[in-house]
Amino acid sequence: MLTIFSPSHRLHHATELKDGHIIPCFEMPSRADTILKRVKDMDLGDVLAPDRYDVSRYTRVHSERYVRFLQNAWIEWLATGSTLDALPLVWPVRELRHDIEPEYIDGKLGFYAMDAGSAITSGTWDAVSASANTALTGMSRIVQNEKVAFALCRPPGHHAGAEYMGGYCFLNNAAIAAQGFLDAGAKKIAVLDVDYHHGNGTQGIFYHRADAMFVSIHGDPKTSYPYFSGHKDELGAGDGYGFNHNLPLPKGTEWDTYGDALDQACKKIAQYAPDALVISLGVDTFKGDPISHFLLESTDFFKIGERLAALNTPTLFVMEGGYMVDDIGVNAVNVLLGFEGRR
Ligand code: Q9C
Ligand code: ZN
Repeated sequence: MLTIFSPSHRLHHATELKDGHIIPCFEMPSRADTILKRVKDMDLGDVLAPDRYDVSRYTRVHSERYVRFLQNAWIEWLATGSTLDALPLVWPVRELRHDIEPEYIDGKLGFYAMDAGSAITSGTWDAVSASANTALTGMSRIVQNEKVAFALCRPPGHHAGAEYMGGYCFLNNAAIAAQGFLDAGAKKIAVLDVDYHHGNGTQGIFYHRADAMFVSIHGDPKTSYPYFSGHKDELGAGDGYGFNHNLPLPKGTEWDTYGDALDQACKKIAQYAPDALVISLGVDTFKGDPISHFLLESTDFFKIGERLAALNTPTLFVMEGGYMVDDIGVNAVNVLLGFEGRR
């Protein structure tokens, strides 16, 4: 299968706050480089650079003012005299005002963020736009009759909503690609999210729509990030009612339970019969992941790929999370090898 990859991902290397210390972000450049090396070592197929796309492709799923914020945030941050990572420190929770965009960058950062884990740095825009273009290029190849493609996106995207960043995500690569399929003529598209964390951003973007089904298997939000979405009773709204399905699983989940949930998710998707399928591929479900709590083994990732292949639908894999850097290449590529019937 084709892989799409851009070295521009390295322009985003940020820090995060953990236990009162500023540390290098778990979402680090070596993640994507390790996956690319494994793609090459296993001869998965050709590796292409992404094409360029206009920001109007991103504003099909994000608001214009949010995309403008992402483009300008670093310059506005520098203008305050700050030179280190830009992080929000104040958020418009509950009864506070959500309708007026602050003029000052400190306010904007909180206005457009769900957490303090997604720092903006000098290279963030170039990296996140290349990441979105990576997903769009994979989509476009599938529209041109490729059966499957792997968008080796970094930074990831599934926590980014129509108008916010969070969880190391800025532009929602999977949603941008899914919308791209619809804009290219698909009538129905499904996104299946197998990252450990609920894909709150993707869910929010398509929540009111019947032309995009979102299905997610993830750590129960009662005990896992992002805490405020991903419950079973989130079924969509309005025209979108019945086209959103969450399968939260407890900490400590192993393959048997996971495989059952994957089977249920695939049955929902088969019923829907989408024209194409986007997989938000996180491998932070691995037993060794430093920030997640499922117990999948490296060999289990083959089985995920095999089950997805049985849907017999044009499929775009979009890389999301996975933080056990030593194993991330093996685990991600095992899904893809499983999909191709190689193991
Ligand atoms: N100490 C993705 O997998 N931080 N994002 C959790 C860690 C946020 C994960 C706390 C995790 C976001 C794409
Ligand atoms: Zn994750």
